[in-house]
Amino acid sequence: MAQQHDGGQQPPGHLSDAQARLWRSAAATLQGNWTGRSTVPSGTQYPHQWSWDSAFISIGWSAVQPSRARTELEALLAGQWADGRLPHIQFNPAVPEEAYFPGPAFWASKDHPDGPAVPTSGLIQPPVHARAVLAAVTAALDTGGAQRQIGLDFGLASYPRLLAWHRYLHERRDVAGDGLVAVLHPWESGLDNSPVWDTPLAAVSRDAAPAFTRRDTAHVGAAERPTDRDYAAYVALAAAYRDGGYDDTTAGRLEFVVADPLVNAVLLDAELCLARLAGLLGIDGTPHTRAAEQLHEAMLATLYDPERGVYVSRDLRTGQPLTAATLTGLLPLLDPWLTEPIRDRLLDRLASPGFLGGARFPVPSTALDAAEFDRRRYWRGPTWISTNWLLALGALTAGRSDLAERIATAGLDLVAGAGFREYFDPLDGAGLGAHEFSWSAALSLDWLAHPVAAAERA
Ligand code: 2M8
Repeated sequence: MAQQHDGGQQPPGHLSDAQARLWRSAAATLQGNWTGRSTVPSGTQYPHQWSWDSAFISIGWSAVQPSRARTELEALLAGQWADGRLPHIQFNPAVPEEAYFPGPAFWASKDHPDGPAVPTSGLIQPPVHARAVLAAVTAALDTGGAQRQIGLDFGLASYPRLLAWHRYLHERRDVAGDGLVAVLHPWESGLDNSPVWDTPLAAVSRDAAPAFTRRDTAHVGAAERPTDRDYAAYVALAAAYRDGGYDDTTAGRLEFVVADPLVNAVLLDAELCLARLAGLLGIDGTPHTRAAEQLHEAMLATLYDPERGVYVSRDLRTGQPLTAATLTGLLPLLDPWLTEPIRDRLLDRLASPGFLGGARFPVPSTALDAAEFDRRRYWRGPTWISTNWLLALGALTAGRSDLAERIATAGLDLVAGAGFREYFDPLDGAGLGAHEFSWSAALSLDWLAHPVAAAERA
């Protein structure tokens, strides 16, 4: 790879030889998945641009080559809908329809008045994007020289897009009017196959699903992917939202309407990032801080479970809490305004044998002591680099850099041992799912570039 003018691609000087090797191989993984415009999560399993993947990936590019981080995010933002939504997949028209299901023909975004020029899905994913843009701007400012203005210009161009995206979430996705963002499909949560969704999914009428052929199990073993039954529910739910014109005013009638702590905590963090970005750009960031405070209040009122000492998802159709013990309940650690008793209970659970304390390769996506724990199946137990990265950030926000360090080290040990796999068995560290997976490489680069405390920088 050629040396660039915007920070270059050499491993930072503070790395050991082994870490420098890991850095090079992570950078090569991203390079291998780069299409010239954006980075696919995996060339085989996910050959398009995914929304929260792209945000994480750009954070890796910010550490290696900030100009690429900007290109990645510009490409992502080009897929924004007129209503402000950032779709969860932006399709590469050069990739054949059958390479991924559900592809562009299924989503039919081109037929929607709000759809962008490029074909996309109509669902969303967790809003990590403001954090990613802030990281890209900060990387350019840190590089200095001509990069400073380039970074600020990029920030100024991205800011209104992010504003529209957050406005979509606050206004259109507050389905219950409780100040929280609702997800309308397990794919919107990012943690698609989490046991938290088992109860609402059980009530979904699968008969409504159009006929389809799964593509995901062509590349990854069926035991590491969702069951056919779950997949039929995913397709039925996506088809129902599409057939309703992706209309959020009638979203309350869909069969899956859930407020989830991960999405809302990530949005709270994103509002705080927007406030910081606004500050760098000379814009008043107070409305973003206020939006974050409102999310803090709403999450506390609706999602905190004092009995369990963690946050839980809530099924907005039934009003029932969804209590499977997964790491999403710990992500409100990203909220800087937690009371000390609540913060300490979340930290205790994070450090407990179910999560950090019990797994040799933490942090398992479902607690080891939960009945639903499945060490190999996608989002039902395996450790993921993306959620380790978010949890490390949460631990830092809570003032526990020791825990953040443990989580980041666990992530780096996993990729050093098993490669940049999509997910990992938390008991023996075996790699699972796709190979050469972009966010595992990207977030490792961030950890290597900014050993733990640096996650605070952005
Ligand atoms: C997984 O989700 C996609 C659907 O969006 C799939 O299984 O086909 C999830 O892990 C999701 O969080 C991730 O963004 C996506 C691409 O890595 O894969």
